[in-house]
Amino acid sequence: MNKFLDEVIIDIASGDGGNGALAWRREKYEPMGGPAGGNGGRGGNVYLVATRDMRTLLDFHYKTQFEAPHGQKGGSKNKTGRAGEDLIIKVPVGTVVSDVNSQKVIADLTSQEQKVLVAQGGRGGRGNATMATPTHRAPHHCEPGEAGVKRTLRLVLKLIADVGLVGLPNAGKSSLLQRLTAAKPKIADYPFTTLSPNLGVVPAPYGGDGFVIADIPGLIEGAAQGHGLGHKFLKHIERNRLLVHLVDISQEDILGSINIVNKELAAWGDLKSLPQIILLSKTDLMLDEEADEKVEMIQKEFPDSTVFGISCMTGSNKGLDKLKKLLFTEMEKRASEPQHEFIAEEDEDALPKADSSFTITQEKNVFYVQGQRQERLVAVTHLKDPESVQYLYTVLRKMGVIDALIQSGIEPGDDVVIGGVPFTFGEDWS
Ligand SMILES: Nc1nc2c(ncn2[C@@H]2O[C@H](COP(=O)(O)OP(=O)(O)OP(=O)(O)O)[C@@H](O)[C@H]2O)c(=O)[nH]1
Ligand SMILES: [Mg+2]
Repeated sequence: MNKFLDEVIIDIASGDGGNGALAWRREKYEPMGGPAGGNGGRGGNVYLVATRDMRTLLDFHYKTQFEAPHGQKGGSKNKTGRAGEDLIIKVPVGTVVSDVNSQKVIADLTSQEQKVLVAQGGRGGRGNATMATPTHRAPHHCEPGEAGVKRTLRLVLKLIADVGLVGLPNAGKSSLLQRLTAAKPKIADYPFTTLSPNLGVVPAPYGGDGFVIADIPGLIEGAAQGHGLGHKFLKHIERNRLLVHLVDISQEDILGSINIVNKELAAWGDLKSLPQIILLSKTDLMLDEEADEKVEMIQKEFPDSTVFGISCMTGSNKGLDKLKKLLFTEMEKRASEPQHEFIAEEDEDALPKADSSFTITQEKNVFYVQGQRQERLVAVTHLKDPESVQYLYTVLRKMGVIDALIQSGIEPGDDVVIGGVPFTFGEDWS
């Protein structure tokens, strides 16, 4: 299996709010005191938090369903139910989060500990103690908790390296990464040795922060349209500040090779505008004078880029120190450039919805009402308490359920089933 996973779909759910309680004070000499049903606790929220401790989305290959716990229901003696604990899902720095249904980007998490709320827990329902009013001191009803949010997210990892290595397969990209950093990429004398991006840190010469360099699989003609492997990884170099473009000096058509890669970078979008250092690699394969001539020839073609020769063969150091110095200078110049950080200001899909929509289906003279809110209301109704049931009918009427039943042709005496509970439709409904 591919060890590098950079795109996954996950299902998340925040917790439902706990139901309010219907309860009465019980004191020795006051068998039925005032209302004492506590409020339900809120459901747990779901957050995504970016961390540098993760390098891939591999964890999500094994686990794709995430649920925050529900709030607990209110208790008697006016006790509030416990809130559901928040669920924090860690993702690697560089993760772009979008909603699969709306296709909207919710966040682009580019710094350590950056946190985004992706699903808010439902509010707890009020207990009858809280629902009491001066005119209605002893309500026989309470509220159901609010349902949490269920949504499907797409996570796409775009690595954030400072420098990206690009070039045709076999150009020597991984060899260069190995010489510059402690990374141990696979290197071999055949194209497509590298199958997924390797990252390495180039340490700063006198302490301080180094910078991150990414070695991606080789690009070939048509890469941006999906040929070869490189296209899957072009998105990772979008975020580089600088590209190092390697081209094998020992081949016939150096200029042609550079142009193939540049064409793919341009086809991908913004990549053409990234500054490039062009390195003619494997200079040890020819005499120095010959190599210098080729460097000069390519420099003329690309006056805006720095061009020089490099050798990564063990024992040779040609061009390596020059490259490091140049990269550090460039990194310093670009250090103040803003990062692409983004969290959507409004993400309504993360909030619980006050949704009281419902459907009615009929089987002979049984009418089934299906609706999340209606079913939750039934769940908090004390069916043996006529006042509580009466309140349910009142709320169902307000929601338009009774009108809809009448329109569906319901007659007194017919059955209505809501959330698995049967009722008999009658005069008391209206
Ligand atoms: N002589 C010589 N050979 C080199 C040099 N750099 C790399 N090579 C050889 O070139 C071949 C390809 O090197 P890699 O570093 O794997 O090339 P790559 O660009 O990462 O290749 P892909 O991952 O396939 O895109 C290997 O056999 C390396 O040993 C160099 O400076 N001199
Ligand atoms: Mg490689």
